[in-house]
Amino acid sequence: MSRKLAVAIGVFVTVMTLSAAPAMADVEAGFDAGSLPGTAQYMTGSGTLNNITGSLLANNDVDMYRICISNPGNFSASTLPTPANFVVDPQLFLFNASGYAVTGNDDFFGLQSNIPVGTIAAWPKGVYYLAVSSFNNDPLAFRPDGTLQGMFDGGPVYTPTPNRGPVQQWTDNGFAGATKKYRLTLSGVKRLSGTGACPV
Ligand SMILES: [Ca+2]
Ligand SMILES: [Ca+2]
Ligand SMILES: [Ca+2]
Repeated sequence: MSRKLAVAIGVFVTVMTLSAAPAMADVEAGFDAGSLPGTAQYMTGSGTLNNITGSLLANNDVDMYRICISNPGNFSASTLPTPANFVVDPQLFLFNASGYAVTGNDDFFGLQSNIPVGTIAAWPKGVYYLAVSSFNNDPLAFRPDGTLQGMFDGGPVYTPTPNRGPVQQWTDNGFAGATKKYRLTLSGVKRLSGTGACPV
C-alpha cells in the first residue's frame, strides 16, 4: 500500500468515526434495545440528547434507554413528530436509576404520548430509564407479598402504584404487527458518559 493511500484511508476512517459517533448515539443501536434496566441501551456521548429514534418489532417489543435527566424541571418526552411508518399507539414510561416507577403517559396528542414539562420537577437530576412500548404493554413489579403486579395506576396519565419494587418484566400484550418506527423528542436530557454516569 502506498503511503498516500494509507494516509487517505486513515483520513477516511477518522472522518467516518467523527461523523458517525454523534448520530449513532441518537438511534436504537444494533438489533434491539432491551426492555429492562439490565439490558437498556445507554445513550452516551456529550451534550444534550434531543431525540431517540428506533423501531418496535413484532411481538410486544419494548425499548428502554438509560439517560441523564440534567434538568428535571424542564424534562419532557414525547412521541411527536412521528416518523414514517410510525407506531400508532405508543406508551412512554419513566423509571428512576433503581428501576422504580416515576411517571408515564399513553395518550396525549391523540394516541401519541407525552410527558409534559413540569411532571418530574420535584425529582432529582440523575440517571433515569425511559421506555417506549405499544398499548397496552405495561411494566410489572413485585408487591410485598411476592406477586408480580402492574406498577402504574391510571391512564392515559400513569402514576406510580404504591408498594411496588423495581420493574421486572412486561405484560406482553401490546402490538404484534409488523415493525413500526418511533421518534422520541426530549428536553432536559443530556448524554451519559462512556461509563453510563450522569455528567451533572
Ligand atoms: Ca426495538
Ligand atoms: Ca426492545
Ligand atoms: Ca398511546
